[in-house]
Amino acid sequence: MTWLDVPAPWAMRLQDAASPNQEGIHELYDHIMFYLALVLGLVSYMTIVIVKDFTKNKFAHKQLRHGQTLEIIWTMFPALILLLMSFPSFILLYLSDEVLTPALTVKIVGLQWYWKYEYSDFVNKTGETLEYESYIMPDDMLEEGNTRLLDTDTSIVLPVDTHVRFIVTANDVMHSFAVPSLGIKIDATPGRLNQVSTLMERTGVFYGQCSELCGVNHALMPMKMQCVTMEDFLTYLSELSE
Ligand SMILES: [Cu+2]
Repeated sequence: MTWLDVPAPWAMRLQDAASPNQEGIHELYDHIMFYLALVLGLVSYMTIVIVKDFTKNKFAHKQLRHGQTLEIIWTMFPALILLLMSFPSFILLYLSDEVLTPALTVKIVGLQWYWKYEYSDFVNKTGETLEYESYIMPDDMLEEGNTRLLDTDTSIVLPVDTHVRFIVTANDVMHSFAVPSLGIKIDATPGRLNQVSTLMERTGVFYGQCSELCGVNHALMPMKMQCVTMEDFLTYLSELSE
């Protein structure tokens, strides 16, 4: 099967999940959609029936303008539906905030209009932190298989099945670091370190776009994330530290 890891033409639902958090978001989406369909079905059925037989309205009832029982029902029922939607939502919200002992930390800095990635756990041969910048691939440099407005010259390379923590900040104005396949979206704010963690469950290439309006080239600072095996990741790191 092919995973939907990039925005595709006519794709109307969420991208395929690559992390437990995004799986949770899918579940919540389906859960809320169920109640949405229920309410929409009931309301549109009643509206159509009333409009169609307006001369002999079968919903007309002497208690409709004042009825204790009826009013209790139509107050409690929506309240119950809201409760049933809010509980799983809050559980997911607080779970996704949790940062469990990470095996790896990557610092992500948003700048006008590119991203900088720092592997602060590692140093190169001269003792400096491994860091590099990532710019969008211009249209005239795109190669076969590249995605316009999403591919970058360098990408964040990360190991599969590893708890990774991102420390996100910005250098000039607010940006937002977002990767839909991982269910991540976190503000990059100057003077502030935000953290979020993820666990990638499969190898692949995941894309994201800056999600906080940050200036004229806001649309031209995508992020490309490559999830590879641990061996490949270590090879990548050693090449980077040359
Ligand atoms: Cu930005």
